[in-house]
Amino acid sequence: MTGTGILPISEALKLQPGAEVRVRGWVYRRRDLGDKAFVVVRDSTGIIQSVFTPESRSHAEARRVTVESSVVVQGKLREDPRAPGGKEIQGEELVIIGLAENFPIRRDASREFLLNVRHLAVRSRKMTAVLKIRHTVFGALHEWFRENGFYEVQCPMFISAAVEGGATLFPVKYVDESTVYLTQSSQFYLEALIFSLEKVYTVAPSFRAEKSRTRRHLTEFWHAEAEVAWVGLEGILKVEEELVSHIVRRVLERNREELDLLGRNLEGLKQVEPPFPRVSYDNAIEILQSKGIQVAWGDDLGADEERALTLEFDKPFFLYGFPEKAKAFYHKNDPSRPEVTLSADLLAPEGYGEIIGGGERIDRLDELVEKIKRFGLNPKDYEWYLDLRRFGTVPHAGFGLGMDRLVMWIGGLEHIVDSVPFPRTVARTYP
Ligand code: NSS
Repeated sequence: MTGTGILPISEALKLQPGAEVRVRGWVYRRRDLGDKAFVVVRDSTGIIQSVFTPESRSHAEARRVTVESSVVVQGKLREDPRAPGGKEIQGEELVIIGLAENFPIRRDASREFLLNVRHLAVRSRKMTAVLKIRHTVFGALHEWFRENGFYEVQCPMFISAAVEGGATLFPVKYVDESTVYLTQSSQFYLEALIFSLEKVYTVAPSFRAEKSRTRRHLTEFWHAEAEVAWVGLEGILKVEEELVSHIVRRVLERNREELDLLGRNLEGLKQVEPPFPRVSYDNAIEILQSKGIQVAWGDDLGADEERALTLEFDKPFFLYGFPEKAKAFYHKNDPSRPEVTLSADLLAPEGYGEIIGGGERIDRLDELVEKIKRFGLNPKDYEWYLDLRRFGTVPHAGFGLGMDRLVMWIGGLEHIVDSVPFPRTVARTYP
C-alpha cells in the first residue's frame, strides 16, 4: 500500500480541497492539541501538515509517531490558512515505516554539536535549501562550459610536485612506499590538455593542508578549473565573468524558495552581470591605506584586507596586477612592468572575498626556468611541465574557482562548512 498513488508533497499541495492524497516522508514536527494529533511531514519537495482526530483509524499511530520517523500519510486535502502551504491533510491513515529513536538535534543545538551529527543535520530545511542551490550551481557551471565550446576532462588526484606551494601539500604513502601528494589544483594537467582540446575544464576535489581555522578554508574543497589556449588575461576574465553571471542567473531562476528560506538578500545577486569592475592591485593598496589599514605595496592581501575592499563594491570585481612574490611561480610577469604579474583574483562582494584565482601563464621555456629558480624551486621537479614549453608552446590562461566559496556567497552563508554536506577542515574529518 505504501508505494501506490504517492504524490510528492509539493504536488499534493497544488490539488483542490477535497482531493484524496497520499504522501510519504519524514516527521518534521509532532504535537497534540486537545485530542487532535498534528503530524507535519517533509519530503524532498516540501512540507505538509496532517491532523488526526480520534475518529481516524490511525489516531493512536499519529500520537505515538516520533520526530524523524518515516511515514506514509493518507487523507483528504482541506484548506487551512494556518498550515504551511495553506492546506493540510485531514488524516485517515498513517503507516509508520521506520519509527525513529529520540532525535538528538534540538533547536538550541550548538554549531559544534550539529557538525558532530552532520549525517543527521543534513536533513534540516536549511541544509536542504543549501544543497538544492549547490546542485543548481554545479549544473549551471557544466551547462555554461559545454555551451561555450569547452571540453570536460579528468585529471589525477595523486601528484608528485606542488602547484600552489609546498606548505599546504598533503603527503600520502604510495603503494611502493614512496611519498606522493594529494592534488592542490589540476592546473598543470589542464595546461597539457589545451594542446589538443584548446578549451578545457574540470570539476574535482582539491586538497590543501590549511592549518588556519578560517570561515573560508576547507582542507578538501571542490575546484572548478579551466584553461584556454591562445588567450591572455583579458580573455580569461571574460570567461570568468560570463560563467559566474550565468550561474547566479540560474540560481535566481530556480532557487527563489531556497534563497528566501535562507533569508538571502537578492538585490546584490540581481546585479551580477558582466562586465565586472577591474581594480588594480596598486589602486587596492591605496584604497586600503586610505581606510587606515596597515598594508604596503608588495604584501599579499589576506582575508581582512579583502573584506575591507569588498565592502566598497556591490558586485563581484577583479583585482589584477599582483606583485610577483604574492603569486605562484607559473604566473606570467607583465612585459611592460615586470614586477607585477598578469594575474587576477575575482572577489565576491558583501565581505566574501576571493572566489577565483587565475591569469596568464608563462609560455616561454627560459622565462619559466628562470622564475622557478628565482622562487627557490628545482626545475627538475617540473620536467614534464617544462616540456609543454618545448613542444609548440602557445600563449594561454586559466583559472580556478572555489565551488564551496561560490555557494557560500550565493547562499549568503556565514561559514564555508555550511556550503558543503560533509566538510573537511583542519579540525574535522568526521562524520
Ligand atoms: O590557489 S588558488 O587561488 N589558485 C589555484 O589553485 C590555481 N592553480 C587555479 C588555476 O588557475 N587553475 O585557488 C583557486 C580558488 C580560490 O580562489 C578559492 O576560491 C579556492 O580555489 N580555494 C579554496 N576553497 C576552499 N578552501 C580552501 N582551502 C581553498 N583554497 C583555494
